[in-house]
Amino acid sequence: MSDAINELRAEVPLPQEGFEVVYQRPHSLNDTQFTYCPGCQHGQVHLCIAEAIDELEIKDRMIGMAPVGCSVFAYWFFDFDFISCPHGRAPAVATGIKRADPEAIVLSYQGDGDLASIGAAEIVHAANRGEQITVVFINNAIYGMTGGQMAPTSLEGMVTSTSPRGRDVSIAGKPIHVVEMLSTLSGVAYAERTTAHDPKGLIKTKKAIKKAFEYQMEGLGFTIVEVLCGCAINTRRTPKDSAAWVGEEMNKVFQVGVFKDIKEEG
Ligand SMILES: Cc1ncc(C[n+]2csc(CCOP(=O)(O)OP(=O)(O)O)c2C)c(N)n1
Repeated sequence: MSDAINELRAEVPLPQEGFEVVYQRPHSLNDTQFTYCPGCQHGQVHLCIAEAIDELEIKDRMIGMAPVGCSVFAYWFFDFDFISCPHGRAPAVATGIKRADPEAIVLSYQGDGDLASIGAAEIVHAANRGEQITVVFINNAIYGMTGGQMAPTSLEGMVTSTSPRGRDVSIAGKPIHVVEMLSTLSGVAYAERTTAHDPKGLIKTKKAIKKAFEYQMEGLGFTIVEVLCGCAINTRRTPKDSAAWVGEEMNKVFQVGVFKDIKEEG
């Protein structure tokens, strides 16, 4: 933390007696500034996760898996232990942690390059085995950290640094719909897709993540929440335009909603 930020913080008055605190940093986040780019929603999704953990009072039981990608630094921001996993292998590491310590609540936080490309086998088998873990899957339709290459989730015709003429589905196939695919597996207890581009979407994202943790606490099986996000820098958009693009274009291709809920299945 830079001295300048600490000095600014010191000037912020603490709540006075008689004043009610209506909003504060969740206890599950450290007092560390996010380093994500403008227009990136990793920070907002971190906040959703932290608030859900605080509400469930499970911070002391949490163990997180940090992916390879922009959000590898998740371990800086959350106030509980994290393991930094090799690219795409977070579900395999999470499996080992949960089996060794069944009382732990295990979070695997992964991007779309990480989960749907190099880690496609790990996620399918962890889901199929019904591992008692919760995956938060950030779908920003691109490889963010390495410069905006095409991901398995890039939209049809989408221009990326490795598809300058747009994603050609005759060569690269159509975007992978991860939660729809995983929801066909019997080990999956809960699979939902939400969007992080607007406040309404973030409220639903937090609700979905909380439900996923609750299902894990009840030992119902594998849980996953896919969150549609933007990567303003690599799609060469302003933060505002990037959010609008997620709301319009990504939400058209990737329907939000619940794809599997074991409790609704009678
Ligand atoms: C085995 C291996 N292959 C490739 C890389 C390079 N690499 C680092 S981050 C990344 C892309 C991550 O993209 P995504 O999972 O979508 O996350 P984002 O950065 O968009 O949040 C890649 C390919 C690596 N670190 N390790």
